[in-house]
Amino acid sequence: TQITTVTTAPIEGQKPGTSGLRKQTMVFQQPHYLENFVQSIFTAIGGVEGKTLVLGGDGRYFNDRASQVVMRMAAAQGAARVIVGQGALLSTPAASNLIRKRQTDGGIILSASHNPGGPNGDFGIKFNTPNGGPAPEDVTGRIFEATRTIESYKILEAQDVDLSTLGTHALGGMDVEVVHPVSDYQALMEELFDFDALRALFASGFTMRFDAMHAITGPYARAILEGALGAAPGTVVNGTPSPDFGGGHPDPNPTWAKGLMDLMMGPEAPDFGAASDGDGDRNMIVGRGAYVTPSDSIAVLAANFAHVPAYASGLAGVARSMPTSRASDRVAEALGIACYETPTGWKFFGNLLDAGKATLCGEESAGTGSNHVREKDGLWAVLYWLSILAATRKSVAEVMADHWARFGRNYYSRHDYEAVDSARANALMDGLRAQLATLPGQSFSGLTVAEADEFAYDDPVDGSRSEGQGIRVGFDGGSRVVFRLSGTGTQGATLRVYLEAYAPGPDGLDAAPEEALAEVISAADAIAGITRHTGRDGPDVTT
Ligand code: VG1
Ligand code: CO
Repeated sequence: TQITTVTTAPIEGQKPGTSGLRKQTMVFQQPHYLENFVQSIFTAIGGVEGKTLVLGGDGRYFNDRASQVVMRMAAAQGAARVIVGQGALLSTPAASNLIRKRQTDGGIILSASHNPGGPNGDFGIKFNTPNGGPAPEDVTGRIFEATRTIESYKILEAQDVDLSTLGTHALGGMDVEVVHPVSDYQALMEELFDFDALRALFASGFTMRFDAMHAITGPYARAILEGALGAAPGTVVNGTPSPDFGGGHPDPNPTWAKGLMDLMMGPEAPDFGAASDGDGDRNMIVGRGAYVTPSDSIAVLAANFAHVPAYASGLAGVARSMPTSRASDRVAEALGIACYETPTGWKFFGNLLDAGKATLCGEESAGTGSNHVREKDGLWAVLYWLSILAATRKSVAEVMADHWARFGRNYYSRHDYEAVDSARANALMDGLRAQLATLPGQSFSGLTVAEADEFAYDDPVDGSRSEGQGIRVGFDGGSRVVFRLSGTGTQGATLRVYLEAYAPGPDGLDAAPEEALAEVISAADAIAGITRHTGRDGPDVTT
């Protein structure tokens, strides 16, 4: 084993986005591309000498190669230990748990989450800090700075470490500890939830389908749902992680999990359906004939805290990302607890969770989580929902009807316009910014603008300020539209338009979402000129 110092030069565009650095796989396979970024992470955290890191990924194409590179670089630079999931696999929440449980100096997660994988798909890498959460903006800023000044990196010349065998292996002077990807995570879930109550639910004949979308949650869901909780064999489908996710798009929403949606809306529907994404941090919840929007899901979880042992003593607060509907705000108000509004991306919840200000967090993009780790957690959300169904013995549709009757209903939808020419997308956003001052008081499609601004977040814990986090337009009566550009796409720009309409009830709680949102949708286009700027007749994906 010999340490080589490789001369390199900065590579353009290695700026971490909403969740790490995400690029097309072939971009990551260019000479030095991965190594430059890994070195920049190490530089940003003051080197890795004597440190312990967690390492794992969602199993996508290049996961195995990239993990060997990360380990050889860590070994060459004096790291003490890398704790890696068997086969280089770890779901994002499981990695967050290991970082915390083993009190490591952080971790590296290899994933592009819900983006497709394979040689023609996407790859990604992200650094999580010792609290288990995604690196906050000051750290990602330092990483980006390092990518712009890098001159060399050190790497060990060595054979691949055998990641199929559990136990500790030597790599140069560093220990590589291969752990089972599921066991620590499962132990945590057993602490949080009443597994006996969940076993009783399945024993009563309750039926479910969990679609792992050929991604990382397959082994976790099989072990927990079918193994520990006694769900029928075959409950978990598409449960074997594949490097290209079976050629699919591992994004748990009605568009990409269409098979599950069709089942749940049809005559053969089981009692409950759920899906998770590439790296296991997102969830989709669907009952028989009843899809639950992620914005509603976080609100329902908050309202039903008493049904889960870990939260039954009360919630400190609820946090949601700005574009997420305000359904959870109403719950927080009723419970008399704080409600926080953060920019998009889980990294903004970390401080609130660390400071004990928030217990539950959620995003409209199918992310929900709590203070048990510092990432959103797909399977955790599924177990939380199962706990509610076990305690109430109600159907998902009944739980939702009760919730809306109590709090009113925030109809919600997101329209995505993908791979839009970046200049045109920026022109649309610039056009919105230019109108902000004059929008209030104007009417569009029967809706009058009450307020309009560009969201900026002042972190109540560390005082940092994050600007340019999306344009919000609120209408009289509580409807709202939000516009922002995605920070996870890899081609052109993705425009996200978030639409919300509030019905206080008791009437109007059972409308079709597209009807309840029709005025907001048409006002959004009138204000932003979506068709004019993008040249598109309608969104590519509606969730
Ligand atoms: C998207 C979602 C955001 C989420 C992020 C990472 O970001 O909107 O809510 O936190 O993905 O999730 P953006 O910038 O594309 O809107 V994951 O599961 O892809 O790591
Ligand atoms: Co994800």
